Amino acid sequence: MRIDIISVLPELMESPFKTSILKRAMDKGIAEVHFHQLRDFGLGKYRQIDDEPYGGGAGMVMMCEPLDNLISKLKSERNYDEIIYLTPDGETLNQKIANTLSIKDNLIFLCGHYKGIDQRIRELHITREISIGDYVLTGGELAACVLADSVIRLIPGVLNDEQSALTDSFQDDLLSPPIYTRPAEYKGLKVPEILLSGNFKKIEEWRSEQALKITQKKRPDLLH
Ligand code: 6GU
Repeated sequence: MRIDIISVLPELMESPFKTSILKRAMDKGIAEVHFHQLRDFGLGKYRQIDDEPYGGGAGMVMMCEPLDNLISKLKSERNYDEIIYLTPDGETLNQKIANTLSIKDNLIFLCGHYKGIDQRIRELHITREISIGDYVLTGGELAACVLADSVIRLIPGVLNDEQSALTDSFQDDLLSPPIYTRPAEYKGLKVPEILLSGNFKKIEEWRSEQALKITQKKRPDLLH
């Protein structure tokens, strides 16, 4: 998978892809992330990329021309499956969206800034708009990292133990059951007997029960 990320602050997104599991995905060639500085496509001596909104109002708007030039250049180089605009008014990211995107080959993530992008860029290029939740960030960069992480970790070969993506919270619209490691007793708190029993059928039953119970308690909205 290749992800091209368009931003005025690409440096904000470097470390997540240089660390741990995402780094390993990059090193193995399973995923590649390319950053594009929108400012390089800015207009004039000052490399302008934003301007005041027509009709007035607070905040600046990301202009058509730099975005159109950069996106058109990328599109001339390969076919993109989706061109995603990270914006608080997009559809809220969930595991289903991450699953869908994890089987794509080429994605563009456009990070919004200021008041957002000129509507015509949405009409010309954007195929999908995604938010990471109902709160406002200073820009789309951290959201782009969250989206990329949620997607890249699902690509086969990225996680060591393929099972671990399949047993994630949310993968079946259920939260994960409690987990324990050694010691069997800590500060008087005991690991549930069943987990020490070696009876894997019973253990799986217990985990399913617990997952259901915890979901009922913490996130009843997930159970349709
Ligand atoms: Cl994608 N962008 C911004 N600026 N804020 C957000 C968001 C995106 N998702 C949630 N809040």
